[in-house]
Amino acid sequence: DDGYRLWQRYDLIKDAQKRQYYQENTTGLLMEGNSPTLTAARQELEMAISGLLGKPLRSSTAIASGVLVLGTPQNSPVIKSLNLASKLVPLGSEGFLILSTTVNNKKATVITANSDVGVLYGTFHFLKLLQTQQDINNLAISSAPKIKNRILNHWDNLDRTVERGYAGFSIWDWHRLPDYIDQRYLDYARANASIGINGTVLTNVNANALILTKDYLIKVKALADAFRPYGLKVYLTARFSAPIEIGKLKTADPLDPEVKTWWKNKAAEVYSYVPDFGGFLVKANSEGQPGPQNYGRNHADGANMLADAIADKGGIVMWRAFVYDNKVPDDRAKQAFTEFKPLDGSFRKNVLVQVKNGPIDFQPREPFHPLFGAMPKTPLMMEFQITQEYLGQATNLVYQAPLYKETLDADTYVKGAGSTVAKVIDGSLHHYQLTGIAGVSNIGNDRNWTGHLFGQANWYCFGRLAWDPTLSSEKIADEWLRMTFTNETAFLNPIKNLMLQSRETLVNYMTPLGLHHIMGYSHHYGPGPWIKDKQRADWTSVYYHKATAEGIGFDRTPTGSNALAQYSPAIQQKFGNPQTCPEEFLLWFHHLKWDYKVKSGRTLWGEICQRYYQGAAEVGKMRQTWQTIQAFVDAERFNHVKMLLNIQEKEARWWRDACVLYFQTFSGRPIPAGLEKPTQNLDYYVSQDPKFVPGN
Ligand code: BDP
Repeated sequence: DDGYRLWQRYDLIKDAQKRQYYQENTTGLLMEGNSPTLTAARQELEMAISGLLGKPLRSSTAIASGVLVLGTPQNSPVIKSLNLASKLVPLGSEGFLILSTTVNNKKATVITANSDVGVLYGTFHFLKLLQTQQDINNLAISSAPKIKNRILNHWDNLDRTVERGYAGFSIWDWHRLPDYIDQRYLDYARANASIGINGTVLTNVNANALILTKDYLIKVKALADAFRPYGLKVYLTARFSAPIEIGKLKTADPLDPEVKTWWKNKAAEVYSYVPDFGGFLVKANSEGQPGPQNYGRNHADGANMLADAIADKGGIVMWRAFVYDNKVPDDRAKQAFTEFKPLDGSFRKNVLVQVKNGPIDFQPREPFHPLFGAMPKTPLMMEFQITQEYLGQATNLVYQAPLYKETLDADTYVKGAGSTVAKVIDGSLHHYQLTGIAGVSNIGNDRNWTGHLFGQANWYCFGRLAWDPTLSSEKIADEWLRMTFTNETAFLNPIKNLMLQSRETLVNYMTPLGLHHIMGYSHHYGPGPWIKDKQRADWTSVYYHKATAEGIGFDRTPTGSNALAQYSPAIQQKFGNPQTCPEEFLLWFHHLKWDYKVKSGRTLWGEICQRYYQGAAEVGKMRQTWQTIQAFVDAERFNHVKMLLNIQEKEARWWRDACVLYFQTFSGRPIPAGLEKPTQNLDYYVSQDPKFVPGN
C-alpha cells in the first residue's frame, strides 16, 4: 500500500458485529437533489459504504428504517418537512447538521445544511464516524467553520518545480491541461473537502506573470471546473509587475490610471474563465519581488488597487506581511510590524493581510507574530507552513498540530487575558468581517502526496484546525491515525504519543531554548550555525544566535533591538525578564551568559547540550516504537516510515553534534559528563554541504 488513498481508505471493517450495526443504519440513501456537489456526496457515500461495509448503498425513494436522508430544505421536500430552520440558520453557508431522528415513524439519519457544500461536509463527517468506529445511534451534531477562507497555498512554479516542496513535482500538469483531468485533481479535491479546505492558490508567491495569460487561464479554468463540486475555489498569485511584463505598460505604479485599468481588464478576463474566482495572493516588496514601494507607494496602495479590480466580483486580495529587506539594520523580526501597523484601517474591505505565524520565518519554534492583535481595523489571516522547509523537510516525522496550536492559543493580551491569536483570526476579537487561514502546501506528485507518509497528517490537521482552531492536537491525531492506519488501541496509543511528542523532539535537536535560523544556507537543510559573511546579514546564522565567549542569544529587550516593544505590555513584562520568560523563548528574547542558571538548575551551556542530546535520543525511541507496531501496518507503509525514521535519527545526531561542537567553540566548556562525545570534529560538519536537496 503506497499511501495514495490518504485518510480516505474505506477498507472493510473487520469486526462483523460493527459492520452489521452500521449496515442497519445505512440501509439506503434518500437524496432528492442532484447538483454536482450532491452527486459528489452520493459518490463518496457509495464508494465508502461499499468499501467499509462490503455492501452497496442502495438509493431509495421512500423512507425505510435506517435510511440516510441527504439534502437541504431547498432541494429536499422530506428535509423541508422536518422544520429544521432554527437549527440550520446559525450554521451559515458551510455548516452542517447530522441528526438521528424519525421520519414517517421510521428511524433515519439526516445530513443537512443550508447549502449543498454543507451537505458534502456533513457527509464526510458522517463517514469519519464510521471510519473511526463511533456510535451513530443518537447523533445530534452541528458544526460550522470558525474561519471563512481556509486555503492551501501551493508554491508551485509553471515548470512544475515546487519551491520548498519535498514530495516530487507539482501536481498541476500544465502541459496536459486543460483537456486532461488527472484523477489526482479529483482526489485532491475530495481530500480537501473532507477536512473543509475551501480554497487553493495554485501558484508560487514568487509569482510568474504568465499564469495571467490566456494560455494558462484556460488551464486554470479546467482545474476550477474540476474542483467546484467540492467547494474548492481557485486563487492565483499576482505578480505586481505583470502590467509591464505581459501588459507592455511602462509602469506598474498602483496609482497610475493605465495600470488600474489594466488590472481591471485582466480581472474581468480571469472572471470570464472562472466566474467564482477567489482572488489574488500577493507577495510584494519582499525578497526581491516587485511591489508598490518600487513606485514610492505603500502596501495599502498596492493592495487596494488590486482589491478594486475584483471587488464587484466578490474577490479578495490576500496581501502578505512577510516583508523584509536589508535596510533594517538591527532586527529583521521587527520589519513587518513596522511597515504594516501604521497602515491599519487603510485597506479596502476585501483585503486580508496574511501574516506568518511568527516574525521570522516558519522556524521550528517562534513566538507568535506581533502583528496579531495590533491591527484591529484590518482583517489579518494566518499563514502556517505545512511543507517542512525548516522541519527536516520530507525525511523527518514531525506532527505540526502542536506547533499550530501553540500559535493559535497564544495570548496577545491586547484586550486583556484570553485575547488569543485564534480569536484574532476567527474575527471574534476585533469583529473582522473577513477571516482566513492559509497553509503552505506540502503536496507534490509523489504517490503518497506528501513525501513522508506522516506529512499527510499535517495537511489533515491544518484543515481541521482551520475549521475549528479549538480542536486538540490529540483529537486530530487520533482521527487521522484511525482513518489512515487502524482503530486498534495497541497501535493508536504508542503512535499517537509519538506524534504528539515529535515536534518538541525536533525543536530539541534543532533549535532548543529559543534558538532560531541556524540551518544550512539557502536550501535550509541540516545544521549551519556557522553560516556568516553572506550578502545579507539576516541570511546568516550568526546574526540570530549571536554566540560569543560570554554567552548566546538575541537580545530583543530594550537593551537590544527592543522587538519586544511590538507586543502588548503584559507580554513585554513577562518575556522581558529572563526569569519569567517562557524557557522555550529564552534565547529568542535574551542574550545570556553561558553560566546563566536555567530552571532545571543546569547552566545555560549544560541545558543546551542536554536538549540536543535529549532530542536525538528521542528519535531513537521513535524508531524503536515504530518497530513495535509492525503487526498493524502493511509492509510497504511500515518500511517507508521505518527507513525514514532511520534517516531522521542520523539527521538528529548530525544536528546535535554539529551544533554542540560549534557552540562549544564559544562557550569553551566541556560537553557534560555522561553525554557521548561526537565521533567527528567540527571541521567535518562544516565541510559537509548536502548536495541533493530538492525544492530550493
Ligand atoms: C521562505 C522561503 C522562500 C519563500 C519565502 C516566502 O525560504 O523560499 O519564498 O519564505 O514565504 O520561507 O515568501
